[in-house]
Amino acid sequence: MLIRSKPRWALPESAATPESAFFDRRRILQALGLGAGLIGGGMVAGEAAAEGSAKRNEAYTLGDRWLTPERFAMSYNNFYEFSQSKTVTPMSDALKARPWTIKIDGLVEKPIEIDASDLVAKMAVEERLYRFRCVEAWAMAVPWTGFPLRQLVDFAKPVSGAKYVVMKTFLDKAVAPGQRQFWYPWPYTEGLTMEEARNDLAFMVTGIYGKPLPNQNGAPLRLAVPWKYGFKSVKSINQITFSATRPKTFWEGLQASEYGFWANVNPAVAHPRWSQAEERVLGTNDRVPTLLFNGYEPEVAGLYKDLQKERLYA
Ligand SMILES: Nc1nc2c(c(=O)[nH]1)N[C@H]1C(S)=C(S)[C@@H](COP(=O)(O)O)O[C@H]1N2
Ligand SMILES: [Mo]
Repeated sequence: MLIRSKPRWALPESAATPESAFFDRRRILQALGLGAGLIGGGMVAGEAAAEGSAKRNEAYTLGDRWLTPERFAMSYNNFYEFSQSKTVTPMSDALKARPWTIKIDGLVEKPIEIDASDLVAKMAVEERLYRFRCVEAWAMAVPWTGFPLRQLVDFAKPVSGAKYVVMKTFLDKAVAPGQRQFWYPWPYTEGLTMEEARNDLAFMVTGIYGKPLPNQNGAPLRLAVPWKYGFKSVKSINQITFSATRPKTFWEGLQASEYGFWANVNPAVAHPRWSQAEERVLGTNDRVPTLLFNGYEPEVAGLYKDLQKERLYA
């Protein structure tokens, strides 16, 4: 159980904003001693507006923490294409994220190029509340809009032999000044095993807080794999390749001793330069214990039972 500085029902100062509409309804009702049945599917104030066009999937709730107020999630970012600091705007405004062509290729029945909005139109979009844990030991919790990665995998029709899904960010030095730093292995590349990609939690993100994804959060399409360190959640994807071989990922290419392919969250396995036991709650000075698989152990631990020889937690 988390150590709390305030009781669960005491809204933090930062909740006095429109974003407070996004606090996890189920937990609030529980804290108030109300069962979900009592409200008979009715909405709490602001929720209808909060939903936008995507309905919240109530199977994905936070349970143990408040949502991060929107302004923190949208102004404290990692996006090395634009800056090495956490302030990515206004540099990221230079990205023209719509229209946006995505290439799906490699071991698929038929490689295609498709506009991101046409791709998203084929998917069942919903909203989920997810925890997010950066390897640097800060954490947030946000409502993502998007669709399960599994739907995209099915759409792509991988052929036998495809073992990994590799996702890359755009490459354009003219809009992304960070990409002129030649010692980084651009383009930003990430990947999952097919089994991970088909897990219910692996999510392709198109929006945040009921709004289209802003550039700094990875417009128009980014990954969210909440049981892994944040660097796995690649932003502004323009190529998805099905591969027989494990990709060399961006951070692995830069510093393999510190960042690996698996990168599953584990409080017991320290980064070579810092502890992973706790995390700072974004927008506060609160520190809370980090959870194994970022709290998603029941959903994902089974993916790794036959991989115990791998370096699963870095
Ligand atoms: N293309 C790209 N994707 C990226 C990164 C990046 O620098 N470039 N940073 C990663 C890291 S380290 C983190 S913590 C998250 C941050 O996502 P956020 O800014 O939406 O919180 O994006 C990940 N995806
Ligand atoms: Mo990160």
